[in-house]
Amino acid sequence: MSANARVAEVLYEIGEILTIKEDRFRSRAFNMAAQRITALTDDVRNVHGRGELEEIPGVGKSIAAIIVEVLESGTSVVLEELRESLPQGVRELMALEGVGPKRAMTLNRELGITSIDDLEEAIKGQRIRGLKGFGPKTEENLQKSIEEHRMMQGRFLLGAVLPVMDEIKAYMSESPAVLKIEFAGSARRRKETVGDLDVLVASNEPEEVVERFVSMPPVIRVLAQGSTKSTVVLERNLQVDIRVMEPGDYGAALQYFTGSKEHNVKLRTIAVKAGYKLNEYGLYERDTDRRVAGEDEEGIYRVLGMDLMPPELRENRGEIEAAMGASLPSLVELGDVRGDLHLHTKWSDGNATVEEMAARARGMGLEYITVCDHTKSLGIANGLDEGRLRAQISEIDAINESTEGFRVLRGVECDIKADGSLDLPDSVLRDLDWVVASVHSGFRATEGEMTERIVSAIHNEYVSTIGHLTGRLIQRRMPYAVNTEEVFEAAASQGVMMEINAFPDRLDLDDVNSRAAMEQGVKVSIGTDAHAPGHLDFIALGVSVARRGWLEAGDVANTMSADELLRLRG
Ligand code: DGT
Ligand code: CA
Ligand code: CA
Ligand code: ZN
Repeated sequence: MSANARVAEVLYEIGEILTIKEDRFRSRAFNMAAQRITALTDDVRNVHGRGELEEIPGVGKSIAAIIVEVLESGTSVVLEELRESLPQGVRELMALEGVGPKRAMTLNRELGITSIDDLEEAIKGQRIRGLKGFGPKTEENLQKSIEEHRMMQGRFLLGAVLPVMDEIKAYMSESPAVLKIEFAGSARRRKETVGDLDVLVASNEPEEVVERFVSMPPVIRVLAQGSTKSTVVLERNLQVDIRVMEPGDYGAALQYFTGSKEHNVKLRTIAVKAGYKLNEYGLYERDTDRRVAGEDEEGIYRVLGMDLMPPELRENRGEIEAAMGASLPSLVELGDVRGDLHLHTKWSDGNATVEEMAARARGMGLEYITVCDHTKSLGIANGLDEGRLRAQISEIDAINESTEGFRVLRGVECDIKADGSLDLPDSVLRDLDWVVASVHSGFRATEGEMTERIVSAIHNEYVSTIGHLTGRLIQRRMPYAVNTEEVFEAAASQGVMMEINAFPDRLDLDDVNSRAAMEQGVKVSIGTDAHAPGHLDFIALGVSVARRGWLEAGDVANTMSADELLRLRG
């Protein structure tokens, strides 16, 4: 979001709460100021830099102070206090996407709604549509927001739990009682968020294993402890389940507890039809109760006439049929990835130099990185204008001159403006190796407008890929409305790729969209969007999305060498 948009958003919300409080005079002042900021052609930070905030009509001393605060901290104490002053129930409603202070108050005042549960009742009773400014469509949208909100409650980003998983695995593996250890559940399937972690251990001394598990350093509370299973709670309320199995049953347990539930239900139906029964201890002939598989996962699938499928595919999205027809995709692997196709440096809002980012990537075994700093529309991110981009290109050229066996590609993350044009002229885009084009503002546009905006960027001949297509932030911001099918169609015809942005709370494209893009003939590029050297590790998250999206190495641009990528530019 641009600085202007963020400032306007805060001022509007203050105005909205003041309206509720019937402070008409001040609310009008804030609304006016917000409108002025929205209409400003200059970056509000520049205006501030020149000490001219109070020259903006409608901006007096106190509003100017709030603007400065928003520019520095992203929010305002006045706004936070106003929010606090609203009734608790109203604040709960405001946690929903699409419910601001005004709507929340109306719902509260007119229908006595004081919680999300109340709201859901009212939607069911079709009582919302009678309110002024609300309709059947609003009811539908509110219901969607509620579902989204519930789904996100108490879930954890995959990127946040992967390090915890490593820590647990390392600690548990030190015990000689642990013969095999693996994470099952959604974490093994590499779902973008996980509800809890499920650890599976093969051992002949289960009690010793459980004892070690409950005394791991990160454990805050033990919820349950039995002889072969236990549940503990770590920081931020992350729950971890453990089950200890005899080595001979390990495969069956791993299959069962990896899920997904939908995958297992389908698998069990097929087993039953074929005269077997399937549970966490093995696959049995129904008539004789003789166990025919269970030591490893592969055996179970084999008896049922299927190839072993990678955990990432086990969502009942066609993988069972493919496994029966020996037509499973050969999924892209982390080891196939040769470089990163989107990262930032100190030139814009990153915290490291080009050389520092390159050194880290090289240490990870990558062959190239692609520097894609922001462009000037993103004032808040210190975006580059043509002059600074050219200076950066020279710096990169010099680095490449003096480097053997590693390459820094010259790229940019060019902002797509509201009218679909790009933030920098073709004359400079042409001189780059790689252009990511992304939307960073105007998220409230209609689906038609947003689609048209992105499709026009796709028609720019220098655009390589579209960055974070839907703009969603997991657990924080819904995807904006965009017709992905139309976008993919345009991209396929123009030879433009789609990015899987691998930043942990983006993962955008997601698994479903990645697969749709591939099926429509679009190649995918994985970009970490790293803003620091440590972020380069996110490449693994991008690969897991690609795998959940059924992508093979040939579908992913990062499996190409730097030379091959350069040849794409002709
Ligand atoms: P989560 O934790 O919400 O991210 O999702 P999962 O998939 O990790 O689910 P969880 O932790 O409740 O259970 C782990 C696995 O155990 C799940 O993926 C499949 C298996 N499972 C759990 N409940 C059932 C069930 O009722 N039927 C079957 N077939 N499998 C189940
Ligand atoms: Ca789980
Ligand atoms: Ca669980
Ligand atoms: Zn971006």
